[in-house]
Amino acid sequence: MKRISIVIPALNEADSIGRVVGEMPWDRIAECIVVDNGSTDRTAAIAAEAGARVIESPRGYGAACKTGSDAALASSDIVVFMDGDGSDIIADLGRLVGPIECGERDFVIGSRLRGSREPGSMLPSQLFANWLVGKLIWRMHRFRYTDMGPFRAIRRTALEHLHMSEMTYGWNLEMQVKACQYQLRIEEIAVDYRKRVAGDSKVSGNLQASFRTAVRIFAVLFRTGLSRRPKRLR
Ligand SMILES: Nc1nc2c(ncn2[C@@H]2O[C@H](COP(=O)(O)OP(=O)(O)OP(=O)(O)O)[C@@H](O)[C@H]2O)c(=O)[nH]1
Ligand SMILES: [Mg+2]
Repeated sequence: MKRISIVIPALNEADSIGRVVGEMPWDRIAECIVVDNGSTDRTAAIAAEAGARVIESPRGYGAACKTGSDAALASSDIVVFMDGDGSDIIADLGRLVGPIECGERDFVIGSRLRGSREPGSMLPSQLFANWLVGKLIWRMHRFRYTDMGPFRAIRRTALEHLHMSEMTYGWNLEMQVKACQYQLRIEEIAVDYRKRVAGDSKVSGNLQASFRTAVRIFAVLFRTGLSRRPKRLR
């Protein structure tokens, strides 16, 4: 049964997207959706040649993730998000979706902090931000996350209940906080992580981008923290 849709936001990843899509375990998944928004290189064409369904979205990382998950096949009941730069390791897919497939979890997030990382794949500022956010979420919602990593799987019905609204790099964190608020059954597993295989960083690799991302993260924490009252899914 192929009930998994993989969603990959990709902006100017022409040097890596072909390899990422090419490594998909096609016998295991229903589709791979690459969401492009205004790449100025051949990202879209290369992704399509490699077998992905390519769609376009409004600007922003969260907007791309939302557009991609909204477009997932109606028959898919698990949505998996991963990056298009080759950093996430698709061999971890089975462990990521396993707890959802067997009905024990609604949301499984890959933690790069628990797994092994290629040296230099995460900056000290990212490690610190993940540690700090983990502490704050524990204080507010009593769930221990160690990472805001991009490689994650969520039951489709659960994702729809979260009514995701963050269109920027705060998307990942919004999902994690809302998963606590809506009392999803959450699990964090170790995943390995490597440096982007090619191309330029858009989120954390330079000071300006890191600052913008940090601002969005704290905006999400503030906004979601104001509504701490549990909203049960079931
Ligand atoms: N569609 C879309 N994709 C985006 C956007 N910004 C980033 N991405 C993609 O989101 C993923 C994460 O961005 P990265 O630049 O790898 O961020 P990062 O992992 O923090 O930075 P690195 O450590 O340099 O890899 C990549 O696949 C990007 O191509 C955007 O505005 N739109
Ligand atoms: Mg990356």
